[in-house]
Amino acid sequence: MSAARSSSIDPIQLSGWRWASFLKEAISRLQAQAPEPYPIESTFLDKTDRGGSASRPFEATTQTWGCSTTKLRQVRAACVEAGNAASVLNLVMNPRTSYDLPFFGADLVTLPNGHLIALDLQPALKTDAAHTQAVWARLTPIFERWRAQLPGGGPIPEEAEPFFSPCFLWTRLPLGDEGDALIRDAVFPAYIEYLELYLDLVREAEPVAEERSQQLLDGQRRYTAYRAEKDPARGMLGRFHGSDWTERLIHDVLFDLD
Ligand code: DBV
Repeated sequence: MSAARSSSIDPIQLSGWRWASFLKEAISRLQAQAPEPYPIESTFLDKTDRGGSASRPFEATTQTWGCSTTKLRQVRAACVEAGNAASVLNLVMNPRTSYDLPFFGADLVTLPNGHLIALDLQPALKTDAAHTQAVWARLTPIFERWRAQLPGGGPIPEEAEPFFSPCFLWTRLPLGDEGDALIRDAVFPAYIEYLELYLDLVREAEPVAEERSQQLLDGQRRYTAYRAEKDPARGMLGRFHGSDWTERLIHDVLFDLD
């Protein structure tokens, strides 16, 4: 294992990457929580491959960034830039199970047919009011405000239901000026509000008893196993970088709880 990039403010150097300001805002807000580098094997820090056909060639770069804090076991970003083929920020914050906290999840995806945006504070124990109530009470007004300004994203697989909150902000936007304006005026401020609420919850969290921690760990394991198994980026990353590398990225970096 080589050391991760240190948690400097602008760790990702991806030219043309649409989501740079989103990651930068998250990293700058994390500074207050004294981030430590999160170890990531060097092959997963920065990978560029070229492929495709003569008529549809691509050059794709995937970079990862990670840190941990006293309350967050792992914060990691997967950043993909492949020109017209894809531009992606997938950001997940995984709390330590000694704190009763949800996950922060953002999936910001630009593909040739449009943008796909998912934002949520996702529960480890969805049916447990002690885990969800205080979070949802504070997130609901934020969700309601921004949902009203964004088109709905359409149906989500039923099997994913246990892992979403009722405040799952999910939209699909067109490429071009209309989508760009909605990303600037609604998606970005919504992302900042989800992020700030999450970091407030983290700051406020107090350690829980060992028994509770075990329940949270069981819930986190179910969530992480689901996300790894169903990762919607698997096909794309496999085409860009090969399936062996992609499987290791998914299991050993992006969803590495075990
Ligand atoms: N999604 C990931 C990781 C990605 C990533 C680690 C490294 O979990 C990107 C990148 N998501 C990604 C891509 C697509 C999606 C789609 C590339 C498009 C896949 C394609 O059309 O080829 C939210 N993301 C999706 C979809 C959902 C989510 C519901 C649509 C799936 C589909 O149409 O089949 N991802 C899902 C989710 C969270 C999340 C609930 C948490 C906030 O990160």
